[in-house]
Amino acid sequence: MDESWLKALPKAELHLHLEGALEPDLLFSLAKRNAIDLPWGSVDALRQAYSFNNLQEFLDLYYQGANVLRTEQDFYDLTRAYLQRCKAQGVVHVEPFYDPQTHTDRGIPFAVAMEGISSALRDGRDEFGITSGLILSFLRHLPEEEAFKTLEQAMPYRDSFFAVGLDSSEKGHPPSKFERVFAKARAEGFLAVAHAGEEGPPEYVWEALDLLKVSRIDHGVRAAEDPRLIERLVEEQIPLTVCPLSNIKLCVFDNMQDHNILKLLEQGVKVTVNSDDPAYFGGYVLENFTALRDGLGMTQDQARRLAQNSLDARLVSAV
Ligand code: ES4
Ligand code: ZN
Repeated sequence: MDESWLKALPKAELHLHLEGALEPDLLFSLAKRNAIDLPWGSVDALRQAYSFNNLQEFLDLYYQGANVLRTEQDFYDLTRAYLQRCKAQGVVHVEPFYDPQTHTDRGIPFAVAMEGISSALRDGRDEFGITSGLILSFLRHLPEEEAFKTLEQAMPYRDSFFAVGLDSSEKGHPPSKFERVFAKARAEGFLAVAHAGEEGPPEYVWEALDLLKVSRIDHGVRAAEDPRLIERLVEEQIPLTVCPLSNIKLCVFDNMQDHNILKLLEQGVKVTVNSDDPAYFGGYVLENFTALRDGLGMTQDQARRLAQNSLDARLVSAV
């Protein structure tokens, strides 16, 4: 199974943080454009810093990197660069996240990120034929009250996103902390997704399903520790948006050889392949597929089923 066959396979990406698609080269050019001093002397020095023992170490760098995003054009350029990668890799549909609080908390008006991202997604549809829907994601290390404020700020842009999500530091911040704001978002007509079972225990996956009423689980690989949970995921065909390279970079698994995605696939769980934060974790969707081929012995039939799962697990249709 060569790379060109994997490339030609139509795929959807359902777990991608736009801020995590900020490549070091673009980060440096935006810093220059916005006259921002960086703590790293060069693009290579920044790349050297991409070594993490856990989720928190990564997040500290990710939020620091996002600081160069200041103008609507910056968010446009970031989103467009990501869509160009998708186009080159046979990704035909994307449902990216962005974290409004990462930007509003440092004084960037809500409208700036939202409008830059939305117009790039619109142009991506027209120019590249990539369909998309945006997910507004709450930062779980912050209080639920802040998530309520973010949802309120988003209401004038309600047609620009279709779902809410939950990301950032998982341990100690269970889905139950956000039960009320998710209920409000669902009452407003939004779908819900949530990161759960990346570093956190299977209980967080149960909570995401039962309390937040999510349509998909982001990551969810630790569900494998609870056979009853696996039964439920199979029975209800709840998609997991798995991110293999991310899981290795953040030490969720020691080696790709230890990753459980193909075992979950064979158990009947609706797993998909995604890149999470491709600029930080060493690759986009295609590199995640090749890593599964090289590290786990993924077969052509398995690759086909994983790609089909990603198309089946879309939550927005051709827009
Ligand atoms: C994230 Cl890998 C991961 N997990 C949780 N939150 C995130 N935000 C960006 N990447
Ligand atoms: Zn993620």
